Amino acid sequence: MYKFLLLIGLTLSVSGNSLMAATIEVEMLNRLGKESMVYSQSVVNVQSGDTVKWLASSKGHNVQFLTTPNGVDAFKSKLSVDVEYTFNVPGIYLYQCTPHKSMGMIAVVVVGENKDNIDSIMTSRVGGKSKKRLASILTALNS
Ligand SMILES: [Cu+2]
Repeated sequence: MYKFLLLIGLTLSVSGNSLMAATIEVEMLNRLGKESMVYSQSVVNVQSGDTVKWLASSKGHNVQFLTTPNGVDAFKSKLSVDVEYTFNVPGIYLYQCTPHKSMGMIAVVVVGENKDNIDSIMTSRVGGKSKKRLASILTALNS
């Protein structure tokens, strides 16, 4: 009887999760207001199981994970195509656009409001204009 109830509970939680899983869209852009080479959102908060879909609204951009929670495999998309990724491991994911990594084209996804790996995000090596963007991302994460 106990096993049976456990099975029902598992089934409910799995289906409940997939019913509520969301897809959040982020645009890859040449220009947004006064900024060039940017993702439309620098900080996106999602829950485990949610998907982020990056839209190739402008050509020549991609998504490459730079710093992730432990145990997450490397991820790098092709240039100029829509790409999506489902986030299952809680924590902060810092990613960059490979061609524009020194032009400030970096952003983060925070999964499950978990910021346990913030130290590794703070010490991530980024160059050029991305240093300033990382500082403003960290300010947003800490507020
Ligand atoms: Cu880019």
